[in-house]
Amino acid sequence: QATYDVVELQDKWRPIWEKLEPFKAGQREGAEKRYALTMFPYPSGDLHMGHAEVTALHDVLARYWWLKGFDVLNPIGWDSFGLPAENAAIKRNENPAGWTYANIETQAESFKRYGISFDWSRRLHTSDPEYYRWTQWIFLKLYEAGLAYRKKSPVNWCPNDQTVLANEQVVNGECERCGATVTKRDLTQWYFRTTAYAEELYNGLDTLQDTWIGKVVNMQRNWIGRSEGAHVDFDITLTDGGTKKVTVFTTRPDTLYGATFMVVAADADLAAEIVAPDRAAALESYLEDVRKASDIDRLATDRPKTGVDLGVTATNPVTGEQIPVWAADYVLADYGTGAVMAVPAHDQRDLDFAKAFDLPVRRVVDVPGADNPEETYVATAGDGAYVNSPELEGVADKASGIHKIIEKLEAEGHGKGTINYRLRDWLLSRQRYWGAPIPIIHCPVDGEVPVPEDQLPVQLPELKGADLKPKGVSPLAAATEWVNVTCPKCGGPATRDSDTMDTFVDSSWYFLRYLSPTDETQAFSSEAAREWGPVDFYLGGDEHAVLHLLYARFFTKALRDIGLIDWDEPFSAYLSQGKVINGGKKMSKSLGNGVNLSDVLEEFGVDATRLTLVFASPPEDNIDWADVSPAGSVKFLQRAWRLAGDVTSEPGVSFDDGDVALRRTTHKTVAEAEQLIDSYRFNVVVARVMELVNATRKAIDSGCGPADPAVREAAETVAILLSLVAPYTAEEMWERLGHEPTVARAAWPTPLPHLLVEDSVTAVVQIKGKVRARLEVSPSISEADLEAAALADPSIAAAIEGQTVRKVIVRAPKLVNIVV
Ligand code: ANZ
Repeated sequence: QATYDVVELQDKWRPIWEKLEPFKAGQREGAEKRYALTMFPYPSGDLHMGHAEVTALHDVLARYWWLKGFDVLNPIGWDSFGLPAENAAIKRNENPAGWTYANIETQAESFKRYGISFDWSRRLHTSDPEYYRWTQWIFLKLYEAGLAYRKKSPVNWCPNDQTVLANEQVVNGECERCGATVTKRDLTQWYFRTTAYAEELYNGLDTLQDTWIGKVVNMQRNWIGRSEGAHVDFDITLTDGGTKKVTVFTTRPDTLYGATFMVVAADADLAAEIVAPDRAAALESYLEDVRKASDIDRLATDRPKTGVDLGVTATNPVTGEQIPVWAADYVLADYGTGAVMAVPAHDQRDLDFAKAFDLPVRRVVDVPGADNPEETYVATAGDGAYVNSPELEGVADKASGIHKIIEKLEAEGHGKGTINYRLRDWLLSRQRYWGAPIPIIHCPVDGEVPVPEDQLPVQLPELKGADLKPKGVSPLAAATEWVNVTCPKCGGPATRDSDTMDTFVDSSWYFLRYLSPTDETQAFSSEAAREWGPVDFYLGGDEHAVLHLLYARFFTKALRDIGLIDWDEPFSAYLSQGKVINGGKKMSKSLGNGVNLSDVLEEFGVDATRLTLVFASPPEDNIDWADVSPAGSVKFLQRAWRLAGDVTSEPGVSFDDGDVALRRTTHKTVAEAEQLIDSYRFNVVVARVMELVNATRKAIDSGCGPADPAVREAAETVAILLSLVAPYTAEEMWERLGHEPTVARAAWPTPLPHLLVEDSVTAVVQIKGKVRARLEVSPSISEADLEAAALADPSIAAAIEGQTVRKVIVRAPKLVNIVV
């Protein structure tokens, strides 16, 4: 009698699978294609429980698609540039490349042992020159299209990592990576013009609403931040006698009669341009303080208001009044137009400011039940009757008021209705070493000059022994041999851009590179993109909600407009998986509650680990490792495996004459599993397989017996279903059942309709108390359905023809009595 030895199974099957390569994409000519993608890992250390969870979940669907007959693309690669690798390398005093590639090898080996159905022939690493050559190429394409540009502006600065950060990388005022408080610096940096697609990125979310499971769609909506409102023009009278038109963005143009002063962002260029000479010094000293505050603090309502009177006035376009113009930090330089019309009566921040500096407050909306903000210093934001607003008095509500004032502004040339988005352009340059160099050369004569395509990639120099510690300037700037080049245009002396690209640039298009990962002539094949794209299912964490998942959408739209792909959204369906926690808490070093994946694999084996993770909860929920039982999983797998050894019929035997009860259970399990997988209830699939194993065991021991064909059918079905989560055990079962490897190439069983109908009962149909018909109906039939079925029965119909049915008494599911 054989014993179930997990380690033995792993050692036995892995080399066979590696030879058979059952998961190579493109092998099923003519079959419908499916693209399954899981977020590729950063190569920091070995795989952890999180990787084990995501890939186990993801593999359920990928393997299911193979069994269903699709041609599946399920690739894997490494997001191998970036700060985590670089910081770890610095700490260990190693080269980032050496450290990175050693980790990649470790992780690849672990994934292979873990039995995930990846197509290994498509493996890529974003830090390979073969890859980043095309990252640079795409950068240049975006540059050509006007979607990449350089500008000087106040940017987020991480004082710890000594590099700039994108807005998306600042979380509650802190660096997304290291938690340091982010400050502002005026720097010249590279940007992608994500704002050019703000509207499409926002509206496109509607098409993803139903297929992106979880919070991400809403998070992106909030991040892109659509606001309907108006641009209103104010003329500012400058101290030299001239005027300057300044536009503000407001969501409440209907409160324009109550705009009693104007505030511009202290750090916007505009403030310095319009300031009266005698106020310039005050503005300058105020600015020094402003630069130290984070955006979050600046916008906080409960913060004491500070500011500087700029010594000039603006004309309110509807009242004609001269209103003072101030500079303050609660207005942000890079939102809207960087200037606001302050309506203190109806905006609390304006009101606090008015109170602090004794500026006039004028109520223009009388909100029923609310006190007058002129007296209470509590701003009212609601709907109400317009007051102090000659042209709006009598207008019914806010929406009509806004509409009416916009019409007036447009007619008089003082403004227009507009939609504003909170989304900013993506700051992509980094002052760090381990990234793709920006392929631009700066020439004193020709300015910015793109590196010619045939000179790509701009390779990262090795910088042996160089100090990579962050200093605020890219370490590449010191690599003089690399930096100093001749200008491709004029041949004169020029320098390379020494910044590298944010790693999120690398990951914004990796799903396209997987389509033709070894192609040396192009970034990706547009034809393959048409065939395979967009990604049918994407699994990953929602920590990337407004980062990677937004950037990839932007790249997709930009590359579409450049003509390289013909779809609008990269990921048709998306699911954020939950986290693996322990004892109710996030696993962490300080809590000492970390669970080491390699220990778990050592103790319970791959299959039990995978099964435990899939069975623990619905994919989007957290898994508490303290609540699960990998030992129980081992026991179950052993039970399943034993079934295969007990079957005594021959492979290929017809199942038709098998025990009907067991066949019903088998077919129902398959039919249900299909629905459950389609709705991502993978945990319930496992539960159903457990039930099928129990039913089969019972049939063998005390039912139809091991020779019944239904037992073989059930055991084969168990093997096939189990291959989605426990491939080693399933493969072994498949072999013991007399089949050639691999179970991954087996066909998904087709549930037979006649085995899916529920058991039936006989309903008696009487006419005036005499039995006239018998019907086979479902035990759960409703009264109405049973009555309809009775009246439709041919013999009943004939019997009551020409008579009036006076009453029908129904006792579902057994009796119908018709009174004529
Ligand atoms: C006048 C007004 C009256 C406003 C009122 C609100 C209420 P959202 O919805 O977030 O788009 N604003 C405009 N630009 C700003 C900037 N750069 N920094 C800080 N605040 C700014 O907010 C739009 C509103 O925020 C605008 O409408 C403006 O104040 C302010 F009863 O204009 B409002």
